[in-house]
Amino acid sequence: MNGEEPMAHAAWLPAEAFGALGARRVLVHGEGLLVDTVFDEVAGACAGHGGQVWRTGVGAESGDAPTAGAVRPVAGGSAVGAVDLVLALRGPGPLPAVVARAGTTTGDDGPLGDEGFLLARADDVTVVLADAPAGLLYGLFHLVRLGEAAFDAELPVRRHRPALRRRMLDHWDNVAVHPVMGQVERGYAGGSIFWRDGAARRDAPRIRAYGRLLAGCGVNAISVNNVNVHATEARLLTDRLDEVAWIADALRLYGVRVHLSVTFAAPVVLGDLPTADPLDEKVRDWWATTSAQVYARIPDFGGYLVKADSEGQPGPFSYGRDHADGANLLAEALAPYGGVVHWRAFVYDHRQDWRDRFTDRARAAYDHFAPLDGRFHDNVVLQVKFGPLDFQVREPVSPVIAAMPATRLAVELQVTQEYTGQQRHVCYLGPWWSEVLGFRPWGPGERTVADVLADVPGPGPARGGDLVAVANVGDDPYWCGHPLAQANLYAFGRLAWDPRLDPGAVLDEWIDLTFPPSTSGDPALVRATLHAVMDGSWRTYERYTTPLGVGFMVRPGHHYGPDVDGYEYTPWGTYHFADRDGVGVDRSRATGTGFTGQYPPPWSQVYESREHCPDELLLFFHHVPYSHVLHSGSTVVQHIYDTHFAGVEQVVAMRERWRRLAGTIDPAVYERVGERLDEQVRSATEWRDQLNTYFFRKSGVPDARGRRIH
Ligand code: GCW
Repeated sequence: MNGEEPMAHAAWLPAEAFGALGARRVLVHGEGLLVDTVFDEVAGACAGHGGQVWRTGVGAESGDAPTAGAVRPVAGGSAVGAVDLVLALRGPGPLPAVVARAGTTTGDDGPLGDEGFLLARADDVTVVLADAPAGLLYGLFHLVRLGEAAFDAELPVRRHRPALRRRMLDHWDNVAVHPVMGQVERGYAGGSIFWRDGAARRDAPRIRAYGRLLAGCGVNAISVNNVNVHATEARLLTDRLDEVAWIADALRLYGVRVHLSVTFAAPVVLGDLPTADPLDEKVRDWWATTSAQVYARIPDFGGYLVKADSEGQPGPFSYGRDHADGANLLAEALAPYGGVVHWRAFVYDHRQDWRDRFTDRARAAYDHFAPLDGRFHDNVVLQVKFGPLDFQVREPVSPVIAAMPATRLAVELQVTQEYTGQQRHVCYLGPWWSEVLGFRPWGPGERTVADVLADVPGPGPARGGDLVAVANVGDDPYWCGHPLAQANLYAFGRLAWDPRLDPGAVLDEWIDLTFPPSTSGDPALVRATLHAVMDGSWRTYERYTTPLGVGFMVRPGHHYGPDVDGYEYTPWGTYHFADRDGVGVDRSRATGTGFTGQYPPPWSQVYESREHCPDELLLFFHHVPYSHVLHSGSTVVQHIYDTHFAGVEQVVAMRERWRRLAGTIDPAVYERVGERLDEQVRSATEWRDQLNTYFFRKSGVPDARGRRIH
C-alpha cells in the first residue's frame, strides 16, 4: 500500500493459500505478459514456502532461465531439475520434454480457447497446459483452489473452459463525490478504490491486488465508473482518458479488461455539437474519432457501457430514435477495434402515477426491447437486470431473457447489497444467483438462463453472452465492508465461469482459501460455523423483509431498513397495493397489467394462475386476500407473521453461532463480523415489527400463535 492506505485484507488469496504450490518444484514455460504474472506468482509462492521455480520458453532460444530469490539457479540452457508441476503455454517452440512425459498432449482433443486450460497428472508431475496466456493464469488459480489435491496421484485429466466469455463487474464509482449518492453509488464499503474527490487515486498496490483477486475468481472485465455519468465522469472518455489508461495498465497484468460508462450526450457535453442524434453524420464522426483516440491510448479497451433514457440519463428518445439506433451508433464506432457496447435494458418511466394500476414498471424492459430483437449489431450486448424490477431479494426472472433470440445478452446481477442488507447483513447470494442462472424460461427440459448466455442461438453464428454484476468493493480494509460479503464477489466470478457450480461448494472453496486451515485454531469449527451462518442467509433475509415476492418496502432514497409504504404513493412504480382486504400486484392478463403474457409457456400460464403460481412469487403476480391459502397451507397473513418471527430468530441464532468462533480466527475479522451481526439483529427486529404491525393493523387478523405484535 502507498503509505497512507491501510493494508487491504488478503481475501481469498492469502499467502497460506499458495502453500501446496509454493512448496513444489515448478516449471513455467512460455512468454507473454500473463505468463510473466504466472511466473511472478509462482516465484512469490516458492519464496514463501520453500519451493523452486524455473522458466523456459522465453525468447527465440527458449533457453532455461535462472531465477532469483528462493529459486535454484540453473545454468543457462542446462536441464531443468526434476519438477512436480509444469505450467506450459503452447506456442511455436517445443514444449518442455516433461510435458510430453506427463502425457498430457495425448489427452488433448482440440483447442483450449482464449482462457481455457488442461489439467493433468502423470509420472508424478502435475501439468497445466494452455493455448493462450490467460488460460495459464486461470490454471494457476485453479491449482491454488485445489491445494494439495492438485498433486494427488489420482488427479483426473480435465479440460476447463469458462461457460461465459465475459465475466464483468460494473463499478458504480463516481469520480467526483455526488451530493446525494456520494463517492460510490450504492457503495457500502467506503470510498472508491479508483477515485477520490474528483481525482484518480492511482493506488497501484491496491489496484494490482484487486486485479489479482478478480483473476482468482475468474472475472475478466470491469467498468470503472458509474452508469449514471455526471459532468466530471463524462470527461474520462476524452481529456481524462489517461486516468482510465492507468487503471487498464494495472489490471492488464491479471487479464482484466477495462470498460467505461459513457453518456449518450457526450457529443454535446464534450464535443460541442448541437445534437447527439444517433443518425446525424457529425455525431457518428464524433464517436468514430473519439473511439479511435481511446484505442490509440488503450489498445485492449473493452468498450462502452450505457444507461440511456433511464432515470434521467440522456438517450435516443430525445431525438425520436429508438434504442437500436442508439446502441448501433456506439457499436459502429467500436467495431473496428473489437470493442463492445453494453447497452442497459433498464428503461422505464420513473415518473409514473401511483393512482394508475395498469402502467407496470415490470413490463417496461420487454415492451421497449423485445420489438427490437434482430436490429442490434453483433457487438451490442443488451444488459438486462435479472428480474423485471430492480435487484430485489425475490423476483421472477426477467422475461426479456427469453424474448431476444437474435440479440447478444448480458444478465446483470447486483453483488453490492443495495436491497439485500447493504453489507451490514450477512446475505450470501450464491444460492439466489444459482437459482436465476438455472431457471428454464421455456420450462422443464429446455435451456436455462445460463445456457442462453453461453450460446444464444439466432440468425447467424452462435453469439454468446455475458454475466455482469454491480461491484461491492471499496477502499474498506476488508474490500466489501462486511468480511463475509467477500464471498458474494467470489461466488459471482465462479458462477460466471461455471454457472452449474453448486453455491455451497463455491462457499467451501471460499472458506478454504480465505480461512486457511493452517491459520485457524479449529478449521472444522470455522467451516461449520461459516456454513451455518451463510448457507441459508439469503432465505433468512427474505423471511424478515418483503414477503412472497412483493418487493421494495424499503426506506426511500437509501433503501436500508423497512418502510412499508415508503414508495407506495411515489412515481417510482414499485407498489404493493396493500389495503384492508389484501396485498399484491395483479399482473395477470385476465384482470391485471398483462405482464404474465411476456413469458413463454409454461410460465405464462403458471404465473397467470393464483393456484399454480409459486408461493414465493405470489404477491409479485397477484393481489390476493389475506386469507388466501398458500401451497404451504398457511394463509398469506399468517405466513407474513411466521416468516418474520422465524427470520429474526434465525439471525439471533447466526449471531450465537458466530460467537463460538471467538479465539479461533483473526480477532479483527471476528470483531467486524460480530458488530455487523449486532446491527443485523437490530435491523431484522425492526423489519419484523414494522411488517407484522403493518399487516396486523391493515387486516385486523391476529397472529394464530398469539405472539406480540405492536
Ligand atoms: O437499483 C437502482 C439504484 C440506482 C441505480 C439504478 C440503475 C445506478 O437504486 O442507484 O443507478 O438502479 O441500475 O441504473
